[in-house]
Amino acid sequence: METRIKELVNLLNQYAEEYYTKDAPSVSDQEYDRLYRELVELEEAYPELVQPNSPTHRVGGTILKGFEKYQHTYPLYSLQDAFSYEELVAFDQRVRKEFPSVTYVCELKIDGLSISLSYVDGVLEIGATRGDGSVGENITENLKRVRDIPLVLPEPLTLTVRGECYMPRASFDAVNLSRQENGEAEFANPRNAAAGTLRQLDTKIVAERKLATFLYQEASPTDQATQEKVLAKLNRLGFVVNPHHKTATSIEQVWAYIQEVAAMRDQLPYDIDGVVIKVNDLAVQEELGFTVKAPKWAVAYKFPAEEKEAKLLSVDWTVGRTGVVTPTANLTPVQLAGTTVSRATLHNVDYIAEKDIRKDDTVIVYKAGDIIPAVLRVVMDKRVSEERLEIPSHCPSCQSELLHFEDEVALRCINPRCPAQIKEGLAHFASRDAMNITGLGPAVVEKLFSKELVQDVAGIYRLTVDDLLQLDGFKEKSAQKLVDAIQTSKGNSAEKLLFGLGIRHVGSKASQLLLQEFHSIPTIADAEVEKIAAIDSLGMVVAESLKRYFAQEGSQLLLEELKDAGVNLDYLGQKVVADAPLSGKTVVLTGKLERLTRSEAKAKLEALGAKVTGSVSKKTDLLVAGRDAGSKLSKAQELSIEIQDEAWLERL
Ligand code: 0OX
Repeated sequence: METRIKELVNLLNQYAEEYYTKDAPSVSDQEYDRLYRELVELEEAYPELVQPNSPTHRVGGTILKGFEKYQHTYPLYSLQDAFSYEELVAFDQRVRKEFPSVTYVCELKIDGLSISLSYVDGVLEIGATRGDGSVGENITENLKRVRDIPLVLPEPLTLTVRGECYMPRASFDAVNLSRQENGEAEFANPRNAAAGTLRQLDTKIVAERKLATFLYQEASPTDQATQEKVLAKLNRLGFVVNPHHKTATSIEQVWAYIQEVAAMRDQLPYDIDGVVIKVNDLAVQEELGFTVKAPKWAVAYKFPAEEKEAKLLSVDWTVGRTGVVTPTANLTPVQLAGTTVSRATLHNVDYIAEKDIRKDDTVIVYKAGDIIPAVLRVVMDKRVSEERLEIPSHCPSCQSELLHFEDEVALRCINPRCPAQIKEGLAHFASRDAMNITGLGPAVVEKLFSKELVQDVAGIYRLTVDDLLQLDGFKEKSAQKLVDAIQTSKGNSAEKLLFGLGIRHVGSKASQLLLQEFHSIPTIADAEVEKIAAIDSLGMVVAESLKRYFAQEGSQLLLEELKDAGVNLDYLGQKVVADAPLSGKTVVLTGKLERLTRSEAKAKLEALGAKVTGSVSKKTDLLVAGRDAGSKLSKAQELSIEIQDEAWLERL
């Protein structure tokens, strides 16, 4: 029977490849369906013989409950951007100073979503989103439905590869047509459609939407010497590698290739937003290394943003978490880079004066960094009124008088009790790069604040399911989910908390550097200004801002409260994890736990260095079993895997 199952799997995979990638089917749809049904029946009768590369994994409809967080073994980095030839020259000079005869590889910058695929012994085990670069979401079931991702490699390799998952323009048009026919809201652009699809809980929809991928990186240590060879290897292993890439020995050659790409951009069957330039030699890449966020050996050239004319209708003024009051223009709607734009930032009060923006002006809008709509300038020929815009004198949230400091471009509300600032601060605390509390976005913060359930960030940790049930839109399950997410965030490495506190001049990068150096928030609070300022790239402004913050009694109290609530104040970065008791161990959780929630237990295991997976196999090192553990426990016993209980985990 095993032989027939394998035969069917191979035949069906061959036919699918002919159909999907080569567009040249060699059998009729009926014949394919007949063989497929035979395979389904055999798999139902002999579940133990289901092959890892069976095409049934690609279509079976499963309704997922949600996505688990996934800690990347190798972090995903961002790319430094360049928007002009001059910025590329500056990048080239930095590289060439150390490596005068460097060679680059230019790749198309696919406008999709970064994905990470991990294979164990040649079998796809985990497919994950980028998330914040260190923690993403496990979307394996969805990525298995992306036809061009190999479920099994031709060799039994253990490796992690990275690439971009996107929606081809043709699939996008088809999806939107069907949404239009069904009276559903259309996706604004292929990128949003791909993002929405990958977050689908119904895997059948993912299979229907026809996503595709281009892979470009081996994240686990590679045996290849250059980026070009990595691309060739990925191709050999059955991944789709973008055919457009080119080596260049000078930045002029890079620029010439960029012009070539710009000219053919519209003819491509998918969206790109630029060209990625990478140092070809991987040994040179390693020598150049990384900044906190991005490799020094790569740069993304972004195509210039599209610009459109729109009429200024009115201006809204809003207060941010630091008290800065920002103007936003309401505009006549225009189509810009795939979305309808009717609001755009005017940056600050000085920008309005500098650009001389007046009532009813016609203005040029564009998307700054390709994301945030902004007003660029006024079309003076079309001015209809000389009347100036009204500049507020009082805070739109708390009505206290606004200040315009001499050394600042913005208006500022300095009332520490200003509700708008507090709400913004809470939303910032929960945001992805800070404490990463999924489900605690601005809308929920607004409700919590107006019901007086939360006044400061420590209050978040006192929230109960009953509290949340008082809010519109919360049911038992969603309330429990948010409480779980809040609990999980307690185990974050402390740079996320430091950034979340919203201390002026202390961004996520500075927070990371500070915790790498001082290891815990209380140590930073006690550190001398000079010691902080001496950290590479920080300086006096950051150091003094920290000192001012920690000198306030309220800040010390807040830290105490957070600590008492169980929030971690220590750095858990790479070094600590490597020495952690469970580092390198693959652990499975099963059964009902008494004291910890499942996500707390998972976070704890991960903080202890373990990789937590869903099913027991030969590769499992340890099973943590709660009450009424079932088949996973028996399997672990069968395989003589170490078994521990919840109390053991708590003691650790
Ligand atoms: C893309 C793309 C993105 C790998 C490590 C730093 C740069 N959107 O097409 N990222 C990279 O490379 C990363 N290459 C690409 N082609």
